Amino acid sequence: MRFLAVHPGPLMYTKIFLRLEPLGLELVAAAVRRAGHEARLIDLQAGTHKDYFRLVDDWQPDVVAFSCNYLANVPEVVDLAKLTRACRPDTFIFVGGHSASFTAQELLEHAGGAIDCILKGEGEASVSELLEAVEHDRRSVAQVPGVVSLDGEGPPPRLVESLDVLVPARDLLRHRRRYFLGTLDPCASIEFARGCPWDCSFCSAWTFYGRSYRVVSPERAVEDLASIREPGVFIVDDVAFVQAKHGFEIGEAIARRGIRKQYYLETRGDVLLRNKDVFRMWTRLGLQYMFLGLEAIDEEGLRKYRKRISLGHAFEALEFARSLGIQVAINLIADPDWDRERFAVVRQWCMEIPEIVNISVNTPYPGTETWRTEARRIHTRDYRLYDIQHAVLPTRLPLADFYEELVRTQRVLAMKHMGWAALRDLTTIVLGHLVHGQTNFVRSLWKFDRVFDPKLLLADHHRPVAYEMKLPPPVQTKVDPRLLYVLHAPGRKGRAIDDATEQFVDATRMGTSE
Ligand code: B12
Ligand code: SF4
Repeated sequence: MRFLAVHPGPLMYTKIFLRLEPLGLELVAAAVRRAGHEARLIDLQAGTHKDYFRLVDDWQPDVVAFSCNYLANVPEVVDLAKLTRACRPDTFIFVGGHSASFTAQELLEHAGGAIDCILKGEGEASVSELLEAVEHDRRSVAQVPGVVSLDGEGPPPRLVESLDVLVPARDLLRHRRRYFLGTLDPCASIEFARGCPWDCSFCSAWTFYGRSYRVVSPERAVEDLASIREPGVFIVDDVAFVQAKHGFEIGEAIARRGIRKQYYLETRGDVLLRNKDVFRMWTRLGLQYMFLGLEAIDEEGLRKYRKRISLGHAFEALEFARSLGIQVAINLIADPDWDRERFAVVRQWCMEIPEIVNISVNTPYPGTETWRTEARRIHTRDYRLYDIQHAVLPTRLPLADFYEELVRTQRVLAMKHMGWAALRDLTTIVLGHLVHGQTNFVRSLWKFDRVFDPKLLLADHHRPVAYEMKLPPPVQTKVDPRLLYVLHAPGRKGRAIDDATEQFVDATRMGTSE
């Protein structure tokens, strides 16, 4: 069968700072090809809806599969499914990914029959079974693990047995040069581990994977890396190098193969401090950027976000990263409760440190604990506003003032690293990009004001809403994590970490899940 994989369009963040390859969809497409079907992939972050419909017209796919990791993309995916159904009534249309898994039933209802099913969990685990059913007996679709359809729900989704079996179908992606991450232009993505053993209340990474943590073997990781042509590589793991041994083994294999890349990764401050030697080694291998989830700059804020890492430790982690000569980016979560004074304090603090600071807005997401406890407070059910740039909880300041302060703060922070000043500091890098015809980063330097504008943010709240999110049932006392899991939680045996690391995780997590 002809299988077309589709990634929806960009969100605000992607319009400026980065554009990354749809790695999950590439894995799904790899599984589809392995099952003997023809696969194509289109990424609307780097293409248009017109491109998509042209491809549908020309190629006439039997199956169209949308990826919906981001909640803010739900309306776009539903509308694309409806338009596709209108022009190709017999095409089987389904959706998978992170957010689709948490909102499966409501997505089907919004689509009113235009989406045949949602495939929850890891797509590569049962996509070939699903296609088998579509090809030979459509009535058996609802028996495939992970399927949710209007006719019913199949058995629970399965965890893939080994992350070593498939290599992402990177070759399917046209325009690979459009993917970049700051100065890493062009930039590919790679996965060394999947899942997260922590259980932060605002995050759905652990609930999706049933608090499991699996690793790609060093051999397979390096084989995949060696096939990547881009000089920049984004390591997509939620928390890089949780287990020092794994980080060393991959690093040593890279050194043996003589692979030279520039890397970007995300990790936790306490992991960085615990595994200093791994990060030192990776700096020698080409680690250039690190994203540290600091989230708040005061003890109260950190407690609220349930990062059981003390502020002293957070700053120690920053110091250590600086000592490695790595450019660090940190994320702070702006609470809708912030007033002008709080924004001013944050601006001042951020200007005093050399790091890149990103500010996102506290947003409860389906699949998280905070969604269960805070969803009743939300003042909008418009999916498009759930991009961590909009305020969906009531703000203490009038909304217009909140956005004015937010964007003012974001602009001050962005301008530390953008515009003419950045160009002056990065002349050599930029010239290198231009010589190779890479313009993603250079163009991003002046885009900020066009995308981040308080008036536009406010106006987004007044758009007509075609699809509204469903609220969760009210919680009485504590949220039972088992109700949040997409993939069944395999418990301790599902976490590929040694006992000392398991204890370290236990001491630094706040939840009470097994
Ligand atoms: C890498 C990453 C990013 C990258 C983007 C990568 C990309 N090209 O899309 C960057 C850094 C840009 C990013 C940004 C943001 N992210 Co992000 N991100 C991740 C992260 C850490 C890993 C995703 C990944 O590549 N995983 C590896 C691949 C192999 O897995 P995958 O994509 O999930 O695909 C698998 C399944 O989901 C499924 N699947 C996926 N697509 C499909 C399609 C079909 C048809 C099927 C059957 C299955 C399927 O099968 C795949 C293979 O197993 C996840 C957390 C996580 N652990 O999943 C958060 C996560 C997806 N991000 C999240 C958020 C909120 C954001 C931001 C909005 C936040 C921000 N700070 O601004 C932005 C906005 C993104 C945007 N598009 O503008 C949330 C999503 C919450 C939600 N419900 O919407 C997550 C879950 C993190 C969290 N803490 O909760 N992100
Ligand atoms: S450490 Fe917390 S925030 Fe980070 S991925 Fe794990 S659960 Fe999510």
